[in-house]
Amino acid sequence: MINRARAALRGLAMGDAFGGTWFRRRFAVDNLRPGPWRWTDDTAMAIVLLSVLEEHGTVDQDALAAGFARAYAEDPHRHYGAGMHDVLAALGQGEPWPEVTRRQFDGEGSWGNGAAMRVAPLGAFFADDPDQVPIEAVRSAQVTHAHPEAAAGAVAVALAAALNVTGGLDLSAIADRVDGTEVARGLRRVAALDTDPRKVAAMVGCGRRMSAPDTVPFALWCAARHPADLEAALWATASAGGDVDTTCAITGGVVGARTGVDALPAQWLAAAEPVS
Ligand code: 8NA
Ligand code: MG
Ligand code: MG
Ligand code: MG
Repeated sequence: MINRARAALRGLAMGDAFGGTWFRRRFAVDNLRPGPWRWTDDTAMAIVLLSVLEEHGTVDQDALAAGFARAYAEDPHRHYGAGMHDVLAALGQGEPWPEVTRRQFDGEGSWGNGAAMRVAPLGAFFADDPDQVPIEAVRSAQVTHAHPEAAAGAVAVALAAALNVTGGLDLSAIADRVDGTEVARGLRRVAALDTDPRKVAAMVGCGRRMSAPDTVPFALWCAARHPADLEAALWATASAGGDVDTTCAITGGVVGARTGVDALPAQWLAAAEPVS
């Protein structure tokens, strides 16, 4: 499954770089923009997560915390979430991750979409061991995000990537695995919809709050609509606007786990910053 995980990472990075070309533009996801397309924090953190899996075979949380902090120190200008600057600087000082993450946002912990945005390669990595996927996804979230909705978003995205590798991406089944959360409620609202992505975004959001619940159901709906066509999936995702680098990173990771990126137009492959 390591090749599927790397395919997911390339799809994620492509989505992040493609979507990021509309970063901070409120309207008009329009024609393809000229390159180079740089990826952002979504990809920086996904690279670290996959390297920890390759080295340890599991989410070693201390190694993950150290890896996130190192990547941040090396390149802090990748548009990290506002809370992550404190978190990653504190982890870099050697503060224990459980204390750092629990004190975020007045002790509530972050419900940001940052745990979900990076996790699709993990789902592909464990695709042949489905019971392990949620366990590892939660562990990967906890290092930066203490709120249960952030973990639910990560579990949902990882399961989607695992299911798409095996050919059965089913939003209702994913909702059942994160039952009782806002993420599950959003997934159930959109699971059966057959409509324009912008209408789906109007119902459950497309990341304008940068929360897991207002990001993950929309991105997974787009992936489930185009599970084997990365280009179509990314255009559908971007068309709604919002947190486009992140919605496209999620869709790109989930669809890319199945397709890889080689079928994309040569222009896209030339424009996007590579992942080594
Ligand atoms: P985070 O933990 O900072 O969460 C993201 C944001 O969600 C926070 O900055 C807060 O505004 C809000 N938030 C999270 N938890 C709470 C809470 N408990 N109470 C109140 N507000 C809360 O970082 P993250 O890693 O989860 O964020 C990922 C996002 O940031 C991604 O979109 C990523 O690309 C990046 N980013 C996005 C944009 C954008 O405009 N779309 C800009 C900069 C960074
Ligand atoms: Mg980003
Ligand atoms: Mg984060
Ligand atoms: Mg973003």
